[in-house]
Amino acid sequence: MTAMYTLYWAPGTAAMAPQTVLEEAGQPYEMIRLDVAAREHEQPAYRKLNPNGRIPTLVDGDFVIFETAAICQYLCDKHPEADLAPPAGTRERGRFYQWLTYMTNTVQAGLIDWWHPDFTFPEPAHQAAFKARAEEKLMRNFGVLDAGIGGNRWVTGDRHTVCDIYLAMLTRWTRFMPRTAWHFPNVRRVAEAAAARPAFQRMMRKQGIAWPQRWPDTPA
Ligand SMILES: N[C@@H](CCC(=O)N[C@@H](CS)C(=O)NCC(=O)O)C(=O)O
Repeated sequence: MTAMYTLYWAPGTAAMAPQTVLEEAGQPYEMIRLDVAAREHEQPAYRKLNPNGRIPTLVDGDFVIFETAAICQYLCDKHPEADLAPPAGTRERGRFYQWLTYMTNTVQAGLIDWWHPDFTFPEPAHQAAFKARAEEKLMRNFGVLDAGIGGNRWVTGDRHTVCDIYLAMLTRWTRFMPRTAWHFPNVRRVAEAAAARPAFQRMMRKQGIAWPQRWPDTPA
């Protein structure tokens, strides 16, 4: 099959989510790796596609789209057969929007603060306090997600959606935090189930990344 999509990516970044959606949808795609160490994502050539200089970006013919959650929703709408979003107009779809928005505008943004305090405070003197505050907020955010999931099989209910893929990606980013997201039992259960799916596993293999065997601060 000829690749219809091109995904600009780097290992372990937010490209994980759209790539998993492409895998779930069984769509052919081409991957263009960005050299993060060389700051390739900040160069003018890439900024033409993504003016923020952030990863990922998806190209679909002559259509270019950035923002991970938007890319995922676009792919869900184009490939309804993948069944990764509840039907439009239902309460479950409302819940889906709620959690996907929360994960991207609050949790993902908090994780970027934690990983990159330098984006906000170039002066190292302020970074430790900023990171500590980001961590405190993230723990509250994962607590909100954990309570929201409650006894649901997946984030939004009985259906596996992009929200679960997003959650798995975000929890993986907490692996170096003093307290990981895996302290939250519902978050952990859903993230593990999402990461165990063949599409998520294929994505990790193609990116050359792994799911942590044991999270540093939690029992094996
Ligand atoms: N809101 C953006 C954020 C994307 C983002 O920050 N991606 C990270 C990788 S996970 C990045 O580009 N980092 C650039 C860097 O580390 O310099 C999105 O969801 O697409």
